[in-house]
Amino acid sequence: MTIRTVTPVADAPWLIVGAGALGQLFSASLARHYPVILLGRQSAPPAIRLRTSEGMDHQVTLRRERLSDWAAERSRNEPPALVVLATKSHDTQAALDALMPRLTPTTPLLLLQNGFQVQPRISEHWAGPVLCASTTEAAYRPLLDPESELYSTRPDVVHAAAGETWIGDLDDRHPTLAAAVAECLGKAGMTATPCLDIRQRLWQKLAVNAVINPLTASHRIRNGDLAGPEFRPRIVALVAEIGRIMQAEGIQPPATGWQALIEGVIEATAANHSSMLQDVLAGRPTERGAILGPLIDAGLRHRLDTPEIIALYQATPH
Ligand code: KPL
Repeated sequence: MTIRTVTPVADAPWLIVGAGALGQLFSASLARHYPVILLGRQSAPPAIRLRTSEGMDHQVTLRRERLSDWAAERSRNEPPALVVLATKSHDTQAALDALMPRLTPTTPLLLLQNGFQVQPRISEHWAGPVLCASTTEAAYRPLLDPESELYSTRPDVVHAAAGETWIGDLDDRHPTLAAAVAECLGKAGMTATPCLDIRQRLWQKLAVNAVINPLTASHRIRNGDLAGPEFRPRIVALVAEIGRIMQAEGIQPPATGWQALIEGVIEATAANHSSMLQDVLAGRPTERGAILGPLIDAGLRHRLDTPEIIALYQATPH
């Protein structure tokens, strides 16, 4: 696979699909260095007001279009160097299907989704390289009452905490492309590392998300509230089931163990509204299927009982 089209000198645009918090963060960061087109459901002004993780406000101008307009070629429509799918996992396949007639079949894709549902499916069916990313970048779109006097000056997206992004493909067939894309993200100010074990990283993140996101979303609490003693027995029981599934799937536990990893993230992100709670508060569908579904499926595959995970799935808003 040639990497020519994703090097910084390429003038073919990067297509970023999905104007949620992560899509806007990636677009605003990359657009300062590369030609970027951000596709969303709705039309939007050609600028993103980004509040950086240092609290500075920047306005970044870029090309924004409606996905349906771009797909219908109602505008100038050059083949992209790379398509970054930044939609929620349940919207990803439909977005790709809509774009498909306008993409060459070997266009490289970069998937930014949580969980482990779309990644294997798209990797299996797409003819071109499919890179997957696991990111700890934290961003949100502020929810403000339109009557509020802060409304007109609100940022579109707040980069709540700078994190790290790992990039690779599930079969480790495209390390050079992963390295080239990681380098581009690095030039755009993000910490990005190519890796040969992206499946491990995606499942490790899924383990963290499977505990924090559903519990915070169903109780409508911040991540740090999960450190309270009332949640401990539930978290311990969930971690035990998750640990058995990870072992059966061949996913390495972190050096300190799953419990310590999850407690560490709860502490480090104590003030955050998890992405699933943000979805619930904004009245959007949640990613419970993409995050808890693969655990339930793996439990069935390996004949492991997962009563805690199933109960959590049932209690999680969708
Ligand atoms: O990734 C996250 C999310 O909210 O989706 C965590 C790690 C739980 C941080 O909020």
